[in-house]
Amino acid sequence: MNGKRSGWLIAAACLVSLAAPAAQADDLPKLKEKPTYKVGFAQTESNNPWRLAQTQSMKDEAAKRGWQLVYTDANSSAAKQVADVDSMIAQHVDVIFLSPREEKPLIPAVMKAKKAGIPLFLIDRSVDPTLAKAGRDYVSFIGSDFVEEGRRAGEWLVKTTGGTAKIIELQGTSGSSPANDRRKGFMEVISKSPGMQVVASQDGDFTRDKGRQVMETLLQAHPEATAVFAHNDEMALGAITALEAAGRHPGKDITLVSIDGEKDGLQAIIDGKMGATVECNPRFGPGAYQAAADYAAGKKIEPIVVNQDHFYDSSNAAQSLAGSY
Ligand code: GYE
Repeated sequence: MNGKRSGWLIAAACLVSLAAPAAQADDLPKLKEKPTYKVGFAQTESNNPWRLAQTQSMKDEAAKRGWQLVYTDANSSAAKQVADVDSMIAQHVDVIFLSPREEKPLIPAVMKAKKAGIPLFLIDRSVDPTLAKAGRDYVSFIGSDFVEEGRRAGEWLVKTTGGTAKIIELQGTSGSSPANDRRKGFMEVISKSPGMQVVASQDGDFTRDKGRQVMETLLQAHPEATAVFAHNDEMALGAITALEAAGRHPGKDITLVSIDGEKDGLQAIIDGKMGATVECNPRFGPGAYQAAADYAAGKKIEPIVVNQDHFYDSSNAAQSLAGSY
């Protein structure tokens, strides 16, 4: 393993808690301490490098620990993801790790696991906190602070544009926690600069091709756009394709900022087409399984465990490329 990769893994495992002391409800399902576990991981989709890296990390860590992994892929369907969790319950897994596609439709999955007495951890995305609560209905949420990611993207854009920009926003999957929260953080920051204006905003479902299509349409309606905020690198890369097809020069006559830090995103920064990307680390395996082991051992698990993320721009993209996914 090279130094950079091991650095990433250390970063992935470096989890810091922001929340108040855990108040685990008495009826939260317990996990018995065992030499090995049968765990379920309900993935939402596998159509981008971020998802593939997340799945790989969950598989690698299960293999490393000798735990049995029941893996499902919901193929971008919240209904299938609920059924996938049902099937894990039927297979009597010891613990469930769920990356909920959207905030509301996955509430039944969380509640059914609780009713079946199976502890559940949300990893990467969250569910509506008014309908299901960490420490009460499920053990914990482990993931990035998406509001903060949006803020960091917004701060970079304000600084880079000198506080004046006409922005096209490419949103992630509508109803998902990263789309809701990244937008919230971004708007919070840019609303303080009167010259920063979002001229159009649309759902690109976190995919490269949707990002390209949406950008194509929005650009026709808003040729005056000077900046793009994409909720992930895949959509930013799709936007670059659309911009170039329209005769624009990404990185020169239009400034792009996004989130994730995947290999192609870093390459776009190196190529001068994308300005910056806020890291959102997909390598959940070590932290997630350790949290389950700690829970079984009776240690206190914080209801919200926040991953620490880096930031990439032209100053560090090249040196980070080898360790990326
Ligand atoms: O940014 C995106 C992925 O939920 C944080 O989902 C994750 C997001 C990530 O499809 O690329």
